[in-house]
Amino acid sequence: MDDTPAERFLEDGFVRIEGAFPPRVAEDCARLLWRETGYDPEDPGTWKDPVVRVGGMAQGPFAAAANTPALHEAFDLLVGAGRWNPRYSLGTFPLRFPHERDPGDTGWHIEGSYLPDGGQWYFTNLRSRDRALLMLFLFSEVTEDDAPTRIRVGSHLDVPALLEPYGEAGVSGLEIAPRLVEATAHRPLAHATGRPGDVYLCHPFLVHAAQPHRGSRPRFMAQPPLHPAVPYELERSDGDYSVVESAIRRGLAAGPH
Ligand SMILES: O=C(O)CCC(=O)C(=O)O
Repeated sequence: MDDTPAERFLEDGFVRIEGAFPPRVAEDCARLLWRETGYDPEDPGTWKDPVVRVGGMAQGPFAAAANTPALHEAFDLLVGAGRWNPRYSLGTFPLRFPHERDPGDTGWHIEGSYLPDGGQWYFTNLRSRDRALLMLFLFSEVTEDDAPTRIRVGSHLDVPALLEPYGEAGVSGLEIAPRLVEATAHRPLAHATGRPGDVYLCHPFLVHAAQPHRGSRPRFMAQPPLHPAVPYELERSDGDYSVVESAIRRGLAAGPH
């Protein structure tokens, strides 16, 4: 089997870029994130909730984390040169703390990426409007014990057939979730473990889920989208498909599970 990153991404729906940004930058980001929580890193007694969600962070270390040569090269490889927009901030940080209480947000899902007119819930569609990739940036050491994100390996190939009937208008992540759960239950499980500075680049349709933190070390991670510069196309007369587009086409050709 061809084991290039592109082929791995096509089959599994994700690749881990080890050391995508320097650990020193991860440390600086983590320090800024602790400040947002209002918790004391040295005093678990102050960690009062199982998950703290921090919105967008645009300080220098976050822009640095998102713009390394290794990441830009990988974006070119997976999305296509000139087809993605660099981002100078990172957003949606689910910071997870060891806790007795269930966080209540551990269901399997794919991310929505746009709000339809007057809508309340985020939608996605077959061309993954407004989302070129899902990315997981690690800012802390994440082992099996540190509530790594759960991933259904290869699940991105099951999703296109489910989205196809909704056409360009798309469907909310919430509405389609029960069908996703069922259609991808046969997929093997992986965990997004790694070191500070590692980044998982995921197909926008990769089915994933959080889990309660039963360990001891808080897990700091961001899960921002990479935004497209141009929409994905599933019919190209020149055949110049990106890896993400090829995966959607492969999923469609395979049909429903
Ligand atoms: O915290 C995690 O591991 C994943 C969170 C997630 O998928 C989400 O909030 O949409």
